[in-house]
Amino acid sequence: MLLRYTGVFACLGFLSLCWAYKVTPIIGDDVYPFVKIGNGYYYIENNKRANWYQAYIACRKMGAELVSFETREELDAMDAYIPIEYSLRQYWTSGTDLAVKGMHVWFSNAEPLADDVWYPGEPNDAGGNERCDILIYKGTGGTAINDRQCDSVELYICEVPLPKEVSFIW
Ligand SMILES: [Ca+2]
Ligand SMILES: [Ca+2]
Repeated sequence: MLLRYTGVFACLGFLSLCWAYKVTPIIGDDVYPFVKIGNGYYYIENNKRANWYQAYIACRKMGAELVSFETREELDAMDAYIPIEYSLRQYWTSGTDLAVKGMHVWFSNAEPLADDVWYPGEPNDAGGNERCDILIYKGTGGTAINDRQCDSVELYICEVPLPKEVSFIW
């Protein structure tokens, strides 16, 4: 009797191990490690700093891209989400003009940056060497985009349209 159940439990145990692999934990609307903000899923890196290239690689390792704010609404949603005490923090986005100088596009989808996402007076290509775009605080008016040197070491935000799966073993 006991022996028979032992066999059944061993079998179930093996199956549950198979099922546990690559389970996507869902917490509310969030899909770990991403948080749902508006229609998108984002990973906001508030500890590790990296240059633009390193930040992009870090996002790709998560199956994501550096964030692209295709609309002012998406930017406003992020601004509303980031706590006020983080308001002086700055985060890399996928925006860059590395392909064609002066033509800033979201690297994740090649769409040009909309005029209304820029901080007033930006992009200014200060020193002739600002090719990567960063989210900065604009005071009470919310956040906006500034071009900055790509090797500057900053925080970053990754974005994925909808997380497919996250490797996770219980
Ligand atoms: Ca986006
Ligand atoms: Ca600038």
